[in-house]
Amino acid sequence: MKNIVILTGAGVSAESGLGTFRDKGGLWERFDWRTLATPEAFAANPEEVHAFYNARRENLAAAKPNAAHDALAGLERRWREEGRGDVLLVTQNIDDLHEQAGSAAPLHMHGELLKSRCEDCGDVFAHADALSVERMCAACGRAGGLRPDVVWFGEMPKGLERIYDALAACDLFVAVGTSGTVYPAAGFVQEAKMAGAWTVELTLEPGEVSPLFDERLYGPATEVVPRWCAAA
Ligand code: BV8
Repeated sequence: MKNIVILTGAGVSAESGLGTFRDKGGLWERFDWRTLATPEAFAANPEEVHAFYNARRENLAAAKPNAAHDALAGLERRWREEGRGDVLLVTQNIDDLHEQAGSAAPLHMHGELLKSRCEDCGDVFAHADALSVERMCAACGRAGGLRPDVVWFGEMPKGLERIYDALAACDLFVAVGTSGTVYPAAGFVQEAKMAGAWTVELTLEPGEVSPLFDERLYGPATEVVPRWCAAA
């Protein structure tokens, strides 16, 4: 039995045309996350934040999963069908490309772009169209309280207890397309190493926590991920 935890970041969706954050021309190079991805920013400029996420929802509508998403979904399926152990796919991404590729239940630790919630009544609902301050909540009828159901800087990531339990029990930790910049996700490789897991980094170029990995394969995700999954 070999339990696997996979952590993906923006690099796994880069070749599907969705921007990464810290690469050349990346989202945080063009936009300031302090004015777009914090609760304070949303309180101060809700319209600007809605416009940023509305544009990303439009990009996502035109995006398709790539060979890396497909290979990870295939690995999950093979592991399950052959009874080789548990696989938990944790993603920092807010897109739904892992789901579209057939991954059973990705854990979106930074939330989901295609879900929003009402800050007045707590209702969480799926939608792919634009949000605005005028849009009324279908559950409570109030306007002005709707926000993307994503985790901003300074907010608590989702599913941490489940993630740390899986890391404590994993034999193999694979980080795909993430720069290792944002915590607590960037610290997961340490947790896995403490559990005695073999740790693998599959990304375009070394990131901030690359020295911690036992095995590193660099290149575009659509090349290195299928290659690594086929040999797993
Ligand atoms: C938390 C969601 C407390 C929304 C995101 C000061 C003030 C406030 C907070 C902090 C602070 N100092 C530190 C912190 C903590 C902070 C943090 O880590 N900040 C960083 C900047 C230092 N973290 C938080 O605030 C988190 N919450 O700490 O709460 C807490 C913690 C623990 C327990 C209890 C309470 C919340 C962070 C989540 C923020 N939300 N996004 C949205 O998407 O708009 S962050 C954003 O960065 C995305 O989620 C993204 O997933 C994440 C990480 O980025 P990556 O995915 O790695 O993408 P990146 O562009 O960086 O790298 C791309 C990689 O792909 C590169 O390696 C590149 O080489 C590679 N690549 C590119 N092309 C390809 C490729 N690989 C393969 N193939 C290719 N073709």
